[in-house]
Amino acid sequence: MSGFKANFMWGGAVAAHQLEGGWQEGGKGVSVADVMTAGAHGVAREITDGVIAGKNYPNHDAIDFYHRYKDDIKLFAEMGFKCFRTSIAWTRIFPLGDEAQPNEAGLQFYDDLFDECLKYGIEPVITLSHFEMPYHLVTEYGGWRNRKLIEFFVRFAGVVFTRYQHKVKYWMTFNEINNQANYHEDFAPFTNSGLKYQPGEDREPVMYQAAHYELVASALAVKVAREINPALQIGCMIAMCPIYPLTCAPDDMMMAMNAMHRRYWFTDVHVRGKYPRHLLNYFARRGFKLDITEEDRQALAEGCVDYIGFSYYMSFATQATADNPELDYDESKSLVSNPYVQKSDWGWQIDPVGLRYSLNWFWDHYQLPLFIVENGFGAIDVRESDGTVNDQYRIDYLAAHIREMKKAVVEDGVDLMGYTPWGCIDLVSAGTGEMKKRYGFIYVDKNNDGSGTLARSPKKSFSWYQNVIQTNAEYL
Ligand code: BGP
Repeated sequence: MSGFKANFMWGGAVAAHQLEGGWQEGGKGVSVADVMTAGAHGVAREITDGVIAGKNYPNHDAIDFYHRYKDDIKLFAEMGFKCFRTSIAWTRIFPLGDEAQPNEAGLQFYDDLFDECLKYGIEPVITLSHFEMPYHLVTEYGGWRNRKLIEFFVRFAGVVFTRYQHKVKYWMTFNEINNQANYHEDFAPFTNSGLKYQPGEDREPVMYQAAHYELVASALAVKVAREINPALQIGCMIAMCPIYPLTCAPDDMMMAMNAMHRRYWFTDVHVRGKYPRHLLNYFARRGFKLDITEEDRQALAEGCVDYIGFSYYMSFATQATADNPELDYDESKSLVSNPYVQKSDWGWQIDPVGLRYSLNWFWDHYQLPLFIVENGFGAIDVRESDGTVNDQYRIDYLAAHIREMKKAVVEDGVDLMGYTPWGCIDLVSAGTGEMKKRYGFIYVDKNNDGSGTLARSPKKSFSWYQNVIQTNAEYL
């Protein structure tokens, strides 16, 4: 093969809570993203107890895609998108999360949105849960620490699979489900699973329990999808940051292997339908008693995913240390800086070769089709006096990654379905809540303090990406 397949899915990716706004429109309920204030690089977003007047919640209005989606999709079509990855805000469909009946206004919004995409031949690729679960499920049930959430999620999944089965073929269940491997900080457990920890609580087993319920919910959703329409394709979504050993010392290598085990076992469960032995042994060593039933095991075995969606922004590095004789990985302590790569302004290590490595790693392990559903460069863009944005750094980043992706396909034989760079239009950063951490091909006139006209304008990268799609990345 000389390059990417003819029907390669070029597109862009976003998530509902980061661009829609309209947080109280059409009967929408409050999501976990609605109670997170704006932070900055090195300043964590505050998770407040409900919405507190006077605080800055950037997701409430975001970039107002809720009202402007027609114009935005027109721009995506102009770039030549074959697909568009977004999520369905669970709170538009089930505002509280535990209702028996869905909210028709929310369902209608996504009908209209998907129709608008299809009008241009753009295929929607949909994530069911992307950091925006109903906040009510946190306050009333404790988030995913509660088994009841399986039922609520599967109901939500069933409703949207049924409604959109003829408009949406490709789905993913939980966005970056493995972020919560970093359970020592507050962001990932809250955004992944609606977990708020009690002071002094042993966080780790709570995270494993929540992740287990999500994996069961995901597997049951896969089963439901197949019953509704066997043509639907359901994937998982993993945040891939391959973890390198800092040196070739054998203990560093083992440390890196353990780190990979601890961050990527989620994929084993999604793809193989069972827990890897190393993790069960770890639970036993740590004395974790988790609620995993025979019925759960059966559900996992019967609900394996059809493909692996993953995000790739950076690689990590780790090292063995004398105070960690078991070489256990703790993401808040075990990462070290890689001296061989550059970093973004937000400290993310830039490593295009790591994408080729990741594609091969997934392919070697699982032999399932792969879909790169996020990749991109968050940067501070400067608008020139004539309104243009010369984001050559973004073009360089994306081109370097696409070149490596091509090697993985052409030279290594990896089965890659598509590529949807993150934040194809500027939106609210998930990690920091900032607007100034921009990823888009389309500039949005909005600032961190909420000021701006919300006007959209193409950056230099817009026509560059248009050309990449047009030529199927033939001339990079
Ligand atoms: C991933 C998330 C996205 C997204 C992206 C960039 O973790 O799936 O929602 O935002 O990373 O991260 P950030 O917005 O923090 O720059």
